[in-house]
Amino acid sequence: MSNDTPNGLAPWGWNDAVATRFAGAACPDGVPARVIMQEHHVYTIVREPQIESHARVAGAFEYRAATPSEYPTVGDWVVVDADGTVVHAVLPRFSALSRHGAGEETVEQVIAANIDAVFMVFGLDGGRAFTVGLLERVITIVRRSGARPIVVLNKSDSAEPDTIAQIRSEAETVAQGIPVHVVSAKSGNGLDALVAEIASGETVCLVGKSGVGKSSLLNALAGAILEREGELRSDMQGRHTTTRKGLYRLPSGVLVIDVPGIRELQLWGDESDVADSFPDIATAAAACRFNDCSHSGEPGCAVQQALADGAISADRYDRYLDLQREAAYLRRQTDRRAREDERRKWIRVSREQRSKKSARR
Ligand SMILES: Nc1nc2c(ncn2[C@@H]2O[C@H](COP(=O)(O)OP(=O)(O)O)[C@@H](O)[C@H]2O)c(=O)[nH]1
Ligand SMILES: [Mg+2]
Ligand SMILES: [Zn+2]
Repeated sequence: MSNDTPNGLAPWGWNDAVATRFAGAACPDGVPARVIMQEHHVYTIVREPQIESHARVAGAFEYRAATPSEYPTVGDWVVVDADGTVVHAVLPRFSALSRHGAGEETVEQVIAANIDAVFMVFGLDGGRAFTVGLLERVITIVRRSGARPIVVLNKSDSAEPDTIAQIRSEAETVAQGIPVHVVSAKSGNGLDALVAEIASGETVCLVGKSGVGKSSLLNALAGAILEREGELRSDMQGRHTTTRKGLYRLPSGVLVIDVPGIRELQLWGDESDVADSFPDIATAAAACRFNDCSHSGEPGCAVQQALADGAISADRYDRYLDLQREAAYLRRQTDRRAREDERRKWIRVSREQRSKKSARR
């Protein structure tokens, strides 16, 4: 497959950069495909020209994989066999939206791969549908991913103008220049401006708590109900809930990944991702007299000055410190985990070497 001719996967985001990565994968018998749905270990993939099939990873893939993050996820470009039933390799990702996997162990869980932008969706309908703390956390996770963050405040039809204005202003203070859109999936308000953020052929991922209206937004943006059979299941109150992650193609050529409601968004990122998400604090810190200022009482501390001025609120600074602590803890855990993975890999390699040697004898 030549690099410069678009193939039948162009509507699924195939471009020259993907072609180069595919060529670099050096799997002579493999064909490229994109993962558009995932349910446990079964991946729905689309391959040339536009054929969908179900695939599982090859045995050799499982044997080689050291961490769950190496497995395919929705949005991934993969190399499959000609039948489209076996995944041999995952192409290097352009971006990856990850969170800390559920459970005690420190593992990266990749929510979606190869995304250009993330719609961070919140509800304007009161309660804890929107909190600045959650927005700060999600911004850090998205900064880490390499995709463009975009804040979406949904359900504008169900909130009073005063409430909308107040939440929008809180969101903009935290967003620090990241676009903030007030929309309604129900009335269509604000959707044109939101769509204008994403170019045709780009992939956008919707993240947010269950019930904020991600699936409704997806359907509204598509101008149709995009329900795949078996994808929706009724919960106990009889509501439909998304149970699978899927990548959908809108008539406009934009690709959208919808993920089931995320109950908990545990941080995945390091201290610099947190700092990047708090440019007001990072800028102040850069102006402290001492390079190694701990901002806890040194003379000439610009952070303490900004707190005293009210330029940075004490609450925001506290949440920043909490996220920094969480990131530092995570880094210690992942460093330890990486050392263990490395050790396991070497044990396996030397075991292979030994068995090759004995086979030669
Ligand atoms: N009033 C109003 N309700 C909405 C809007 N968007 C979604 N909803 C409702 O919110 C509930 C959850 O929506 P859904 O799209 O399933 O949320 P998801 O869990 O984030 O995918 C449903 O009852 C929707 O009808 C909106 O813009 N306005
Ligand atoms: Mg949903
Ligand atoms: Zn300082």
